[in-house]
Amino acid sequence: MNLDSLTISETQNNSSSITGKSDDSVYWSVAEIQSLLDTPFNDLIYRAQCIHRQHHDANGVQLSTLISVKTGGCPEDCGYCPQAARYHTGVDNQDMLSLEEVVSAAAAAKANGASRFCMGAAWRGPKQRDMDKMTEMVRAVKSLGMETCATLGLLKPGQAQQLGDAGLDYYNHNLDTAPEFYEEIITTRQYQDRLNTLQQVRNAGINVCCGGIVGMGETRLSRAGLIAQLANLNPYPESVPINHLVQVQGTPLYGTAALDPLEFVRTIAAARITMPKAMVRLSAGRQEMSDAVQALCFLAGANSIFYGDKLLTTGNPESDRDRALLDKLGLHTL
Ligand code: SAM
Ligand code: DTB
Ligand code: SF4
Repeated sequence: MNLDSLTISETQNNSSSITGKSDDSVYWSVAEIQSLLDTPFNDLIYRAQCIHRQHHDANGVQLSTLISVKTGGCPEDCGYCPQAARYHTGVDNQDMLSLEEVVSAAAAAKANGASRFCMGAAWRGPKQRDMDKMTEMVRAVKSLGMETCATLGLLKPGQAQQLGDAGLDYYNHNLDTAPEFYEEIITTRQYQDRLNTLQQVRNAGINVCCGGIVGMGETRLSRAGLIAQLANLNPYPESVPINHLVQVQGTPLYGTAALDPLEFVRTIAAARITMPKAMVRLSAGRQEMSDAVQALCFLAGANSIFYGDKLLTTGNPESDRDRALLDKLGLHTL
């Protein structure tokens, strides 16, 4: 793959076996990933767990706390998103938070046990005056000794470097779904726009945090297509958030038929198998998930969760419930 510009990965098959793919830059066809997803559940989870143990602390989970630094009023049309101005979801718009508000939230998250702090903004992309404030925030959160992540939308040339210079460890920008399903979900930005932003993040030496959303009415083939796109980025992302759609009234995707939770677990397993060294993050949607399903996600190779009572605008399990879950499973924090 051309390292200078990422393009949508092709979907042709190749001859390598789906077993024994240990090389980091190996190509995964959609068909191979679909056959992984089709594997008997026990075999799939066993394989994912073996790979997980080769590369990660088997009982470690990283706690990451999210903050919305600018909420609502977004011009984009992402069909899942409560923050798009065009949908009537009851989200209150909120201008950019002050540096003090963000730093005190980060300090509280750290005191509560989080090691990572992710700042999200409801923008198509940041303007220069936003960048001045964002870089201050990144610098301040980093100086608390936390891992920093930001998700601000599409980046223009030079912006990734500014964030990197301020100490940003990861930039989150999701591909969200497979290319062929994408235009049913978002029309105001193209798949290639997202790949271009990811390339700028790479070029600036910032770790890539890139994943997607499951449960948007996609087929298993489209879930395979999303994982293939992620796994075929060269190199694959260091961090892969797998979100379960949080259905919000007023968004076009509200009322989508519920996905069998075991399909979500299978998707986590496929991410772990195809991206062995990545942090695989069990992201949005945990509030609606039983402890048993979450335990299966950890078994399938997830090793990070969002921690704190809120995601950006929607709910997340209470910290007490999460601590009880980690205790029950004998998991420790990273
Ligand atoms: N505005 C920026 C952007 O879209 O790149 C950053 C913030 S945006 C809220 C970050 C990601 O959150 C989206 O790409 C999507 O994957 C996820 N997300 C948003 N709404 C969601 C929902 N209702 N359920 C699950 N994931 C969601
Ligand atoms: C990601 O992949 N999931 C997080 C984070 N990156 C920014 C966001 C989830 C948002 C869920 C909907 C909300 O709370 O607004
Ligand atoms: Fe805006 Fe991001 Fe929501 Fe899309 S996902 S509508 S870009 S805030």
